[in-house]
Amino acid sequence: LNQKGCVVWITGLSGSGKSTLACAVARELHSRGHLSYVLDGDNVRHGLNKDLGFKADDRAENIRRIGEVAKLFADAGLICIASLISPYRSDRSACRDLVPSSSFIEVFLNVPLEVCEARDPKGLYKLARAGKIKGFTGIDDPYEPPSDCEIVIQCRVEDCPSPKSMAEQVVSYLEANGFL
Ligand code: GGZ
Repeated sequence: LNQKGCVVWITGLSGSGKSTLACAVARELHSRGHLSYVLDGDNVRHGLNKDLGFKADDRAENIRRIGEVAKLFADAGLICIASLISPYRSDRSACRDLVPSSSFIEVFLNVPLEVCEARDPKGLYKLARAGKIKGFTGIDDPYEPPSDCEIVIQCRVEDCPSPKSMAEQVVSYLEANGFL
């Protein structure tokens, strides 16, 4: 294995397509013979982080643990793809500080709230609007967009790039920066 490990950190709203993008990146890397591992917030919350909810300090702890695990994978030489809302800049920046600079690649999946809400794959926005879920990101809980991240993937109401082309954007970055 001749691979420099790194952390690809995908941040964005619920329903922005983080898990889909993470999966598409992993698939593309696999097809090129590179080892990667996806840490998805929603999945990790079923196991390692099942003691955590969605208050700010629980989110901070969720993000911290995923950051620490991502660091271990990167140390082992893998490309670790973390996909979680990670709404606070300070939490993301603490994860960045765990790994050598340049091996933390923050990807902002910038999808307008109205698009995420129209998709509403799990019906959570509907519940949040009805007040049945409190503290839902983008509705009555904050999301702080990155001000200085490595990759921005831009979706507009009229057109969102396909998961494959989004994944290509990420993989090209990894290639151009010596991770592949
Ligand atoms: C945001 C929530 C909430 C609240 C449940 N706010 O789209 P999903 O369903 O599948 O992914 C979301 C997931 C968010 O978990 P993360 O670990 O990514 O969040 S964080 O980084 O902020 O810790 C959503 C669901 O959990 N979900 N309640 N109140 N998303």
